[in-house]
Amino acid sequence: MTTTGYVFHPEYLWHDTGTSAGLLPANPTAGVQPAMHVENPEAKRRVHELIHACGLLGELMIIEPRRATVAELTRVHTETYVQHIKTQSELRRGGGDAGDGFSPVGHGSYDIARLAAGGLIELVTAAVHGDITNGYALVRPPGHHATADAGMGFCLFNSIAVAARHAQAELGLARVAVVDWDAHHGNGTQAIFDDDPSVLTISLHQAGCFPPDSGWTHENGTGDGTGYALNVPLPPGSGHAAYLHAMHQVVLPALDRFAPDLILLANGFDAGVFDPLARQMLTAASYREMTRLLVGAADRLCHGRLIAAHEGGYSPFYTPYCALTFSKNSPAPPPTSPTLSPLSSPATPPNPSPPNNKPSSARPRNSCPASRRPSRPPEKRPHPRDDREHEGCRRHHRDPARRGGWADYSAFIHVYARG
Ligand code: 3YP
Ligand code: ZN
Repeated sequence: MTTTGYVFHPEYLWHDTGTSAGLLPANPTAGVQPAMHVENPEAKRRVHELIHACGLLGELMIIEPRRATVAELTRVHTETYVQHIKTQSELRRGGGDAGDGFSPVGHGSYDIARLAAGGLIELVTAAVHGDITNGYALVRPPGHHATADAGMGFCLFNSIAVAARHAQAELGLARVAVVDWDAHHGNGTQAIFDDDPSVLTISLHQAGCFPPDSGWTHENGTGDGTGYALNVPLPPGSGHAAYLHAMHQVVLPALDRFAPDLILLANGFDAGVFDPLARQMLTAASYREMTRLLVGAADRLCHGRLIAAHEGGYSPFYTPYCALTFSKNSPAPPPTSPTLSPLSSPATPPNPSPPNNKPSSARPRNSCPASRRPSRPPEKRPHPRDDREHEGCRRHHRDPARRGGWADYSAFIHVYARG
């Protein structure tokens, strides 16, 4: 019998990241209109609401978070850094930052970040005590970029690192594995455990996305920790099949060899197909299958102890469907419905386009001087949709095993809501 623990607290939604303009600071004077910061409460609020609306809340064991103490935080972070976040958090008008200009510290965020780290501690403790098998912490702020002495990439305290150290120091666990499939490199976690062979870190991410020059395959740990950091940088657009391949070829064999006592998961949903901050094209079905594989590894290796911390995931519409996978009754994938998918083109288009041989005079006039290039002879090639050349590509993209059924979330909610 599997029991899944769940940590959530309204205060997580009160972490106030203010306004910005995408990755730019808002600057009305310069014509840069303020918008909600991308790391705002909405996506995570909707995850919680979907869990509730689907009736999953009753299946989960609610674990109450508490605030991590300074002593627990300083197993990972320097005293100076913890104090810095406290000071920034005391600024009354907001505007605080953890270090890189990308990591807002709202008023009171010190306590909220401690509640996030403490939530992870409580989940890990419940798993080791046998109250739960695995668990999911729906926390803000995120943590995986935060190093010992610097916040970055929206992260204040590295909650997963704090929980890993707590498991070793207080709960008697020897080896902890951290799997990080957030679309961005888990550089903070890697740096914190870089020279430590008792913590294996594995990060799957979009190559060179964030931090910009970080997470390459040659980063494998240092000193005694050499070989205990693994990186799988994947090109933009990698998608379902590439991630599943990496899981089977790298993550699962490494976990089997390392034989952890606990697996922690930096569960970022920003590798999802609709995410604004990465291009990894994963679907709810991808997350479900990857989660299933990790649950299997944890069952095999460490009494099922798999504890996930929510990291990125910025599509308020899609993130909740990706996050639903962490349920004890994760059902088989729903049947894929290609007709639901805006991306899947029918095998034969109903109205094949005419060959692209219109004379250039038929195109709309463009008065921009930059567009007045010497006219090229019209292309003779048939339009790709007219020939059979791309049938293989179309079949490839319709293949549910590759596509992951990304548009199926209407079927998905049906499966959850009605059993
Ligand atoms: C931080 C600033 C630019 C990209 C952004 C990434 C944050 C994130 O989701 N990290 O996992
Ligand atoms: Zn991310």
